[in-house]
Formats: sequence, C-alpha cells, structure tokens
Amino acid sequence: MAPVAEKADERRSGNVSNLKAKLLEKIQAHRPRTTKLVKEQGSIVIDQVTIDQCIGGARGIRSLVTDISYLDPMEGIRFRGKTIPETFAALPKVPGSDYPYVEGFWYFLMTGDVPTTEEALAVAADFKARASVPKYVFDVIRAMPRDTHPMTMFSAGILALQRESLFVKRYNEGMKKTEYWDPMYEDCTNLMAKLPEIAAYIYRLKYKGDTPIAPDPKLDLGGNFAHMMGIAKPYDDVARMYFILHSDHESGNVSAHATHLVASALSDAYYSLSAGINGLAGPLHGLANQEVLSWIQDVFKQLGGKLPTEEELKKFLWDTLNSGKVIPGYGHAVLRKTDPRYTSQMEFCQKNLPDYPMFKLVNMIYKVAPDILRQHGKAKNPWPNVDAQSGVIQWYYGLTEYDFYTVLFGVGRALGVLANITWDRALGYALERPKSVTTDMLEKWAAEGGRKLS
Ligand code: HAX
Repeated sequence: MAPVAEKADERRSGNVSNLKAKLLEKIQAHRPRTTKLVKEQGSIVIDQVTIDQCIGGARGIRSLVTDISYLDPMEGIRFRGKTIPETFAALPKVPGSDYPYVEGFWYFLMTGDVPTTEEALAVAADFKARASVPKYVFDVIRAMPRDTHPMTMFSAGILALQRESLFVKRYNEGMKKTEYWDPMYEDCTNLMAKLPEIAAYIYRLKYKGDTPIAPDPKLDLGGNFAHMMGIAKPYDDVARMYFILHSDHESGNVSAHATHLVASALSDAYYSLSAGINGLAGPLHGLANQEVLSWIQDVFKQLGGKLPTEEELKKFLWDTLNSGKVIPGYGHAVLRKTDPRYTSQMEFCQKNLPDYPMFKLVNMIYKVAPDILRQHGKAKNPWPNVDAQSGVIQWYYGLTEYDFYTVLFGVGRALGVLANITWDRALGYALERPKSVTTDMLEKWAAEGGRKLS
C-alpha cells in the first residue's frame, strides 16, 4: 500500500496509473539485493584503474550501477534487458502507428515490466494531468534574447520549474530516507509530462514567429509533440521513435552521469536534469547531431546542391580530419560497432524516405568514413553513432533548424535519466565523490611500477 503522503501526491497530480504502486513493489523487492552487496560483499574487487584511464576521462572503469539500460560494446544498448528491436516489438503500439506509446516505454524503464495497453494508456492519462506548464516558465524563456541557443532555453526552462519540487518540500518537512523515492518519482513524472510542451514552445518561439500551438489533450505524448511542433504525420511516429531511441545509454555518458552526479547531492530532479541537459549540449555529445547536419549542408553547398562522388566525399572527410576536426556522428566512447540506434533510424529512412538525397549521402558516408577513420588511425571506433542519421529524418519532415535537434535528444534523454535518478533515491545510492590524485603522485607510482596496494 502506498503511504498516505503518496496518496495525497497522487490526488494532487491526478495519478490514475498503477505505475507508482508497481514501482514501490519493485523497489521493495530490489532493496535487499543492494543492501546485501554493500554490507556483505562490499570489499570484493571488480575492477582496477590505470593511469591512462585516470587521465583519459575514466573510460571503461566500472564504478556506476544502473538497471535501466546496459551498453555492450559489440551489441549496443539494451533497455531493461531488451535490444532496440525487441523493445519496439514488445511495447503496446499507438493505434494506426508503427511505434509504441512513449508513456508505455516510461513504465517499462521505471519497472522493467512491459505494460499492457491499458497500463500505457493510464500513464498517458497521468502525464496529461501533470502536463500543464506554469506561465512563468514561458516568461523566463521569452526573456532571453531570441538568438540564445535552444538548449540554453530548454535548460533554463527546466531550472525555472525547480520551485515546483515536491522533493524539496517534503525534505524540508522531514521525511525518512526510504521515502525519498516517492517525491522524486513525483518530480520526475511531473517534469517528463511537461518537457514536450516546453521544447515545442521554444521551437515555435524561436523559429516560427512566436506562434505556440496549444497541446491537444486527446493525443499521446508523441502525437501531441508533433501537433505542438506543427508538423504533420508521420512526424508523430518520428517523435515516438526518436524519444525512445535517445532515452538511455547506461549511466556513464555525460548527460546521464551529470544528472546522476547532481542528484547524488540530493538535489531535486529539476536541478539534476538541467545539469544533464547542459552536458548534452556539448559537441562531443548530443550537439553532434547538429554538427552532422551542418557538415552535410557544407558538402551540398560546396557542390552546388549535388551529391558528391565517392572521391569527392573522401576528400571532404580528409579535409575535415586534416583541419583538426572530428567527423561528427562517428566514433564512440564505449561502442565498437555500428550503433543500433543508427541502424534503427536507417531502417526508418529506408521505409519512408529511400530516395531522399540527404539519406543517400548519409549512406555514402557510411560506406567510406569507417575506412578513412581507420587510416587516420586515431578513433578506436570507426563506426557511426546515433547522431549520424538522426538529423536527416528531422530535415526531411521540415525541421531544418538544426540547432534545435539536441533539444529533441534532450526530451528523449530525460526518460532514461529521470527513471535512473528515481531508482538512485529508492536504493539510497551515495553522494558521488571519486578520489583525485596529483600529477606528482602519478609520476611516482609510474616510476615504482604501480601504486602499492596494501
Ligand atoms: N573523428 C575524428 N577523430 C576521432 C573521432 C572522429 N569521429 N572519434 C574519435 N576520434 C579521435 C579522438 O578525438 C581522439 O583523438 P586524440 O587522441 O587526438 O584526442 C582519438 O580518436 C581517440 O578517441 P576514442 O578513444 O576513439 O574516442 P573517445 O572515447 O575519446 O571519444 C567521441 C568518443 C564520441 C567523443 C569521439 O568518437 C568523437 O569525438 N566523435 C565525434 C563526435 C560525435 O559524434 N559525438 C557523439 C557521440 C555519441 C553521443 O554521445 N551522442 O550524444
């Protein structure tokens, strides 16, 4: 049974879904596993750290726990144990659509259980009850100069909402640690329900002459997002696919890690997600989808709108590398094969826009870039990541303002990282505080052949 405080929150939020009760069951079943690992098996060694990992961005060090998703270098992402095709196949579909309810995916990420259609619809109803965005959020966004990057507007909009935090309210009133997950869940769900409207508002404000479109309460999250963006079908399916594909990539990537890190200080979901979104805005992370489109446009521009020959394309790729830039959309910190999120989007393109010149160019790049990156000899992974394909689909459906693409990524990424920080609170994960060392220390340990571990 949910505690009385939870019931009050449910009434306030109009929570009509069984998701929260299911989540509580899952949390209660999971807690003894974490407690046993820490109390009885905590000193068992699972990894060691080298100097290049210490200087090189902690790459590969096993020091984070999440059950929401796992990234295998050769296989790619699994959400709650399912590959991307398995996830799409298992979840209940929106009627008349090829893709599932994003709300059902949220249920799946939170609980690990595939929802029934009724359960997905109940989450959709719950989201609708929480979706209204306070006017002051739009006022904050509107107060920014119009040429502000949309990611800055998005992050500011999320941060402005922080005054709504139920976690802060309950924390200040005093609550037990075992209850922390409850207002965290409420904040995360409230935030997730509001993000699509905030994102679409920024789009219409910045690029469509300040003509926001009011939400349609009859539509699911993906359908409503397409409606508020003002883009016709099948963009609703693009939105569903895009949000699900971008949701989570285990916990070590910059946006997920930044969200988790900030939340580990018991900062609420608004502070935490805003931090994660700021990390996503970097060109080596989420902004790469914008960079891909800008690079592709340059190729077309220099050739007067024509597709390049293979030789011309090779030259463009080498020119990019020789000018000290990275090939955007290629390489990955963990993956060592073509990103299955790339493949999934490629399949969408093959079905819906097979003859689109930009899709043809992306396929040409896929044919030649891995060899060039191998010859270049630096990137450990010469294969494309999620960002190499995603902008093309957006462009095809009329979303040509490519500096907005990372905001779309951000709405999707919120699904995974908000589910993660809800579980962080449920399992009482600690304040994150790795140890740093000095260069002198590293040099001394290097000379001694390694740090002496007593
Ligand atoms: N083009 C050129 N050089 C590349 C490269 C690429 N696509 N990918 C990696 N390299 C270079 C690195 O810059 C690095 O060079 P230095 O030794 O001079 O520093 C070297 O190869 C080794 O890097 P790595 O170990 O293979 O890759 P990292 O784990 O350090 O970085 C990145 C992973 C994704 C940041 C990297 O591959 C990259 O910069 N790719 C292009 C940008 C991009 O597509 N980012 C999106 C990634 C997916 C994502 O997070 N989306 O949000």
